Amino acid sequence: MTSTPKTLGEFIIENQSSFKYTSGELSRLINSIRLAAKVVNHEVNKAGLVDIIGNAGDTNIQGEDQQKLDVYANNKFIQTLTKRNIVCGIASEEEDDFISINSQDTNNQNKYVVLIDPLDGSSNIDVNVSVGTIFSIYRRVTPVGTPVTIEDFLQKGSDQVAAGYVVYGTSTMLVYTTGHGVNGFTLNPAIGTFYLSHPNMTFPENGNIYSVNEGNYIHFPQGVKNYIKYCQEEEGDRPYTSRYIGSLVSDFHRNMIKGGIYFYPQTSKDKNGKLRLLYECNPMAFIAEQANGKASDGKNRIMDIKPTELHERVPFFCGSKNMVEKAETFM
Ligand code: P6P
Repeated sequence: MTSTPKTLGEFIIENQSSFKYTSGELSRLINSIRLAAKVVNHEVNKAGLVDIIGNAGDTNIQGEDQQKLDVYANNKFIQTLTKRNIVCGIASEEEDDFISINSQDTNNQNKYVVLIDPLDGSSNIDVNVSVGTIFSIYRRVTPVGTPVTIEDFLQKGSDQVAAGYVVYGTSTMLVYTTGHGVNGFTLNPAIGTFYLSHPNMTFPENGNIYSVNEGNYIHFPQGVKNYIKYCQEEEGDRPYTSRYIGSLVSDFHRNMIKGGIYFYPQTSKDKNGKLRLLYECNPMAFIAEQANGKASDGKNRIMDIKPTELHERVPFFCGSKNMVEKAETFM
């Protein structure tokens, strides 16, 4: 008789001791993200039925139209993290500046900050294509009980204590790491429970999928153009298959399971590319490396980059180790 798969809650309790800081706060933090993911999932799955699609009439700091679900997801994650009284600060793609959570209260002993892309790929929502949430967790570097500062957020990716994503796809999954490998949990929406469905996820060292927006081809540096042509040549295990959803979380998730590379390079229009270092590239890089994959800006390890601004962008190459290393030889 097959045993009931482990729930996310059971997994967190079992692995509590392996967390670097066994105060239990990180467990409570992951649990609060689990709750917010279920609530956002409910709204994402019915977006077509209620007037929650379409622009919220506002734009975020990136100058992108804020889709109503973007705003909803952003508010829900901030609300849940605040109510659980676990973090001292939050930064979000949808917020111009970071948000201090009672950190000026000298009694506030909370030591974590969270950076989120609350709904990545939201331009896909009104065409019913999968989207995702990305989160990155650090311990604050300023003294507990003092107001949180920008320094608490501008930490290298290598200092993350946890990172993960939720992919709202054909099923909803929460995939995360605390530095001890990567595990994937699938939501049973009937009972609102995440079950361990993908233990110890790893990138195949090689793959035959490349994910890039080839519409930008003429704007790419010559090295990127040469790599794309390499992917398309008839030789050995090539040509590769081109798969690009327009949702980083979904492209990343598929490539981690099947083997592949995702890249969003710099272009003549955007010298640092489009993806944000703090709440897109760093968390995905942490997951990639924990899954024996690789993540770079084409030359440097993503998690070694010292951030200087909250919303800074970097070129991003991420996925199967051998594919990323091959791509780097063209840069
Ligand atoms: P483009 C979504 O806005 C996102 O940040 C990633 O999820 C996605 O891979 C990329 O941008 C899509 O950008 O320029 O190809 O539409």
